[in-house]
Amino acid sequence: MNTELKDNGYRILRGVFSKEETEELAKFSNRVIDYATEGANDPFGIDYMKHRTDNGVLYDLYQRHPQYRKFAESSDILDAVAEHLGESIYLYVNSFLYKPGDRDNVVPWHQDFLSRPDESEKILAWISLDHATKKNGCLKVLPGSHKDGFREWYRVEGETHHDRIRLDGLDLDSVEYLELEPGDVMLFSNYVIHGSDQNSSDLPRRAYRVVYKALDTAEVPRGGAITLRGGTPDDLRKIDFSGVKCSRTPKKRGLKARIKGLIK
Ligand SMILES: O=C(O)CCC(=O)C(=O)O
Repeated sequence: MNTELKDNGYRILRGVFSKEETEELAKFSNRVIDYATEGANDPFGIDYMKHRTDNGVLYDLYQRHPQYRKFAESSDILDAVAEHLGESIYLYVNSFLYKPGDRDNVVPWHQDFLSRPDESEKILAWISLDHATKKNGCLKVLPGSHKDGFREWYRVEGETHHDRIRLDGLDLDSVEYLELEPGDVMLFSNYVIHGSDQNSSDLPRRAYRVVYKALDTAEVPRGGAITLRGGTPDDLRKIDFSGVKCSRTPKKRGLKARIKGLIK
């Protein structure tokens, strides 16, 4: 069993996807970016598929375009994630991240899902579609920083990467820049401190980001959960439903009650 995720908070899987596969997804993604930039007329509604083309983020590609599915469902990725999270895993969030060269696109140091401290750990797969280098803004991490859990944080409203951590006491010199080839995958814990610099090259830097979570609690992510492995009734019985926040349940009950009233 590989212990890099546990020990360092991240792990690189090299050559998971071929050059052809990544080129194809990169090309398709450019069409999606163009479409979203034109105004993102979204069949599923703005809450579900909100886009932030201004900051180079598109959400919910898996649900929207089948082209992304084989990437999110890769057995190489799921096997590595399962070593860490166990065999019952769901797709929690997915997004496409690109760094348009013509605007400020630094991603400040942060940890992911800071505003959801009660949820269990997530593992992220950052699937590189380009040569991600220091010059075009590859991911950078502070190795081992996941071990202390969430730091104090604050929010800058209006920004996509709005949640930021306080940096006091951090050894920023321990930074590792994770240069990747197209088709390489960086796996990391949502607790690891990470970010990326400005794209100061003419080259694109595109990545498909998939967030996996163990099916150990019943937290509903944006757009609803998609189980990728497991999820049998036995798995469901193990879930702790005590903290479930699902706005639809009371409404449904209300509707049923109203229907009953009408029938009477
Ligand atoms: O792609 C980037 O530059 C940043 C990605 C990131 O911070 C994340 O996936 O949480």
